[in-house]
Amino acid sequence: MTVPVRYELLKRCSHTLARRGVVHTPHGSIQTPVFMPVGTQATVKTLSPFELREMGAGIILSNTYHLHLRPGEDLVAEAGGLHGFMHWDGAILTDSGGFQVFSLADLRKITDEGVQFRSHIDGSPRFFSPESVMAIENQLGADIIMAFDECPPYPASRDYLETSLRRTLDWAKRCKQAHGRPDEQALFGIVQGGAELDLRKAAAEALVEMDFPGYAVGGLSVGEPKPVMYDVLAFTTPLLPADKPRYLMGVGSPDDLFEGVERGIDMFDCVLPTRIARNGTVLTSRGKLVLKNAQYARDFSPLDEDCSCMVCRSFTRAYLRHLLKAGEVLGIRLTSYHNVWFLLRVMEGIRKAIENDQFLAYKREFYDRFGYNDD
Ligand code: PRF
Ligand code: ZN
Repeated sequence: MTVPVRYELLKRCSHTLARRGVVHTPHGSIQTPVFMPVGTQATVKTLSPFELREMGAGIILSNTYHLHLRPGEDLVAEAGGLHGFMHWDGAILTDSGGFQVFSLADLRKITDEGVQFRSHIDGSPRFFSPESVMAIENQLGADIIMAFDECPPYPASRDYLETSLRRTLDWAKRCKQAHGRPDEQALFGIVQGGAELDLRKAAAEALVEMDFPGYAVGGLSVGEPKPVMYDVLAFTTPLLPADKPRYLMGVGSPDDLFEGVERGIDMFDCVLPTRIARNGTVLTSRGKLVLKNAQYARDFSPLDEDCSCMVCRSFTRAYLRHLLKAGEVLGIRLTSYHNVWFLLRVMEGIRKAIENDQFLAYKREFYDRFGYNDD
């Protein structure tokens, strides 16, 4: 059997768990650590695939839950899968719905068999099981597909976390069995267990035993304090095989990228850059900037002096502020473009720094300029 996704380790940081590698996929080799822009509805909101390519994005994320509800996996398959449908020839990862069904759907009922819920679009009754989710992800055709899991809320009782984890591990096994295209799509297992370290350990060991081509850490950034997330990560990543990629799900603020990489994470995704862009917040090397503030009305400088993106080379804060205030769609397109570019360049900087064994120095420099307090 050919392996669709393979991790190549290039270099380790000598002071932290940070590592520089490559994830080889059927749609290109991804330099890691990597930030994956989120394209929930088969589009990274406001950005075209041509723009994503020109920004240097190699892999994007999409969502089983949303695409199943609309337009449906049959239609996507008929269009040649997600790659053909959205005209993106880079790599794609689909999340399983194991998070969205718990955060978006109505009237959920979870059993060992699966999750009964109502569509948040039209209220129609639906059922997701490990088997049905694998069938959907197989039809969508992403390079990396995620196991169907339960992402428990924070905080959750010990009792609930145990029940939930038992189910998630059972579902992981069923996903592996139901996966119909194992030599074209890599199925990643997801470590859950909340903030209970012994449960995280049991989860990691059980999944490693099942032998997935990659592993995700889920159930974090769900409301717990950041130090809790960092401790769980520092504990969990060393339990995962060094020759497989490690993905931290739904995490991507600049500080979390550095802290995740420092603890051995290779892949991240987050709606943050595109979401905050749509309410007029931009990331800059000197911190966040809320464009609608009056202080930028006559500010004819670029969003970020240190950014060389198309937006920063061409437009002023005053103009972008005007577009946003006037509700012009170009405004949110341009802020989205800059924010995604910004996080891709942060990751590029991190990769370079690891290559030169300067990760911690680069982190300190970034934190100083951005205004984070490093400890
Ligand atoms: N599971 C899945 N997707 C996710 C998460 C998870 O735990 C998270 C948690 N941060 C984001 N996206 N399947
Ligand atoms: Zn820019």
